[in-house]
Amino acid sequence: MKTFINVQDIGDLSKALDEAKEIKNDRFKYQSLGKNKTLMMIFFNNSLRTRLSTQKAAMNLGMNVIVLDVNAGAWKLETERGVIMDGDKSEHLLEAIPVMGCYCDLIGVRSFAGLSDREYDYAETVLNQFIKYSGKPVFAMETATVHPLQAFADLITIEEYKNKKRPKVVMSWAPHCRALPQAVPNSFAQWMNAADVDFVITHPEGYELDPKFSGNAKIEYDQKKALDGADFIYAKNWSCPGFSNPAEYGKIICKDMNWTIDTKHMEWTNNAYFMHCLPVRRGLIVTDDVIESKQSLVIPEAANREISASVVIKRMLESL
Ligand code: AN0
Ligand code: CP
Repeated sequence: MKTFINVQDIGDLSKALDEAKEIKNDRFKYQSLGKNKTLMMIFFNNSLRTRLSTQKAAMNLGMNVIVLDVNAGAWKLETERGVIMDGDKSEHLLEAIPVMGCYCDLIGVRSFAGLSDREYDYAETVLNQFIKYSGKPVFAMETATVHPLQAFADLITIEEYKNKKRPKVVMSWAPHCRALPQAVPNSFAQWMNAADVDFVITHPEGYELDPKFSGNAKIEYDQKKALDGADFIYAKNWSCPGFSNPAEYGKIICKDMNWTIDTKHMEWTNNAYFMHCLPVRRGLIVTDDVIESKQSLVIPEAANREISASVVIKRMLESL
């Protein structure tokens, strides 16, 4: 595997899930695979889970790990071509990337959507520059439009907790005070569409995701109807993807607190499990009662980030 961006990159999903189970049973099984190999993790944005779980996964595989926080200690990087660099940016990404590639065998990149220019974000400009100029296998650690390590961990979690062959999984938009990217819902939708689940997306009008990711998923604007019979609720906020009105791209166009997942919402479901990728703002996305309930899977999801990262890094090491 040379890149990990979309669900197709992992190939057969049931094989990937079997591999996840195998690694979870014996995390150090492939310890010799990464000997004398180096993972470089590059963060343009903050992280708790991705940083820790991916480093842990690489260490389980016997790798060395270098972490670079671009905005804390490195030169400020210019990402556009054709500019006169007389501002605060001392170095261009087009030199920085091949330099980074000299010191490692694999690269993980976190680079969120800027949310001001839809075309720039959806072209995955920064990620693609890493793929093109680093000369190394590259995986997304949440880029402008995708967060596949999260979606894979979520799928592993659903697999572990489902009590029927084909559970109903509902991804529900929920309110938030800041404009957030669409990467997490995009990837979750893409992975659920590929998995053996009955998948429904519910959100206020105007929040339609790129059909490239939402595919054939059922969209139900009535949250109560969507949650009826749900086995899993996957809550997430995202900002406006700007399909009906491009001027609204990246904006908050709804603040309706009736969408916050509380005990009343949980009662509409089939005793559903509550899921969220974290970090989560209580009182906006979900109430304390729900996130603290025995139905909440937020910690097992985070724990499975180590497993999804292990499978991905193992596959990449095998293809070096
Ligand atoms: C980010 C997002 O919504 O994409 C990261 C989630 C993993 N969340 C925030 O910035 C709060
Ligand atoms: N879920 C997730 O990716 O968390 P971090 O932003 O803390 O890495």
